[in-house]
Amino acid sequence: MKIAFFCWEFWPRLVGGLGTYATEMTRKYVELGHEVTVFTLNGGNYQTREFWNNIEIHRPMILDCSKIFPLFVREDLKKWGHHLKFFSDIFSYNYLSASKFLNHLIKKEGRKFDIISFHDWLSGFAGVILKNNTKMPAVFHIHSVEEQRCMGGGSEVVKEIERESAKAADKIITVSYSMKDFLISLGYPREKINVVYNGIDTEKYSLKNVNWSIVEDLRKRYRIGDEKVVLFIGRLTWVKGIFNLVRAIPLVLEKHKNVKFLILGKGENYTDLLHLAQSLNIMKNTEIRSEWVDENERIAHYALADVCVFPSISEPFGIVSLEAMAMEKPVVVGARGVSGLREQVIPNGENRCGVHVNGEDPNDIAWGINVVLDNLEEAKKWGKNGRKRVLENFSLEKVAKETLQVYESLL
Ligand code: NHF
Repeated sequence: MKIAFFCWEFWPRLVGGLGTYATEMTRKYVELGHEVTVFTLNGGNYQTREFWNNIEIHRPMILDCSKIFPLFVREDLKKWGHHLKFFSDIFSYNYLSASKFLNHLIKKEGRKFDIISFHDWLSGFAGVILKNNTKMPAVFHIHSVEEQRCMGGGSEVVKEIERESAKAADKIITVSYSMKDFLISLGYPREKINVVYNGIDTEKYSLKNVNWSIVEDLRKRYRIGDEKVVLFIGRLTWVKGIFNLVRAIPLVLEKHKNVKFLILGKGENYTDLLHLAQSLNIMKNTEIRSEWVDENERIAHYALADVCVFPSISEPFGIVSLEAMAMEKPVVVGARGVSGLREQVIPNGENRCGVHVNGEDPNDIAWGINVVLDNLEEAKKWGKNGRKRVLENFSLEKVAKETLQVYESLL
């Protein structure tokens, strides 16, 4: 198949799980013999057209429209203040990408494509515009929606773009059954929705692929001696449950004194999180590092950990927990509400890989971490079960093939 892939995040400009997903999946499609043309946000001085790992990437140069947008957009968007620039950048990326695809690649260069794959509202404009201007089949991938990201609040405009994208698309793919149920409860068309989980590269995320000298450097950097290490990796934003995680730290320390908490990630709540940790007087046992680290260093962080905790309040899928499981680590995950994590992690029985907690409750998070710290020998088996589960159910190959089947069903 010739796939046109619209996703605002893509290598090398990654923001979160979506960018990781897009980069890994498109590589897999190419490996399986398909042709992929990616359209992504430039957001800097990246090349406007390049080939990387046999993937053709287009990054149209956007122009700053932030002064003109407030003159005609709805009140809802005006409330975004300086963030309106983000909206206008996203719109420009979408419009220019749709135009490049249709006017240049198809009409001028005579190229043929089989399917349009577009991801979240951030590429929704392009998906809807192209559905209006071509007869091509299109699949809308929903990695998250405004009602779930903002837990009830959020922007009406974004919600409408999401719904319009769902309406325009021939099929929808979302990342967990929990998300599918949630979308149906919001009135999304049940018959269009398919579930395909995310996957990861299990060769890369493997204890066999650890650079142990980086692990040693990290031990020095964080001053870790014989302490047990509890690790969080992810965007530092409240919906990931990070404030409750920090509130849980003193409760864990009451029971287990010799523990170091590592929190790694970037996000708009970093400063507030740091202040909270300082006010709880836990900095001796806590490291909050707000920095983008490369993949090898991320893998080294997993290798360093005794337990990984992702206490999201709402999480469509949560790739980090797959990464931790592939690295044979027991995981403590937020399992309440919309939670793909709940579907990844088996919490009991022979195949147990970790603990389910309520990410809204610091007591419950502390309980979950303590369950692992109280049973560290047993938890090594949970880690091994986790890797086995990822290998069997969440390999890139499996996930790519399932996605491609949905695409093929439209041809
Ligand atoms: O893993 C990629 C990612 C998900 O739960 C994550 C999310 C955004 O919120 O599908 O998309």
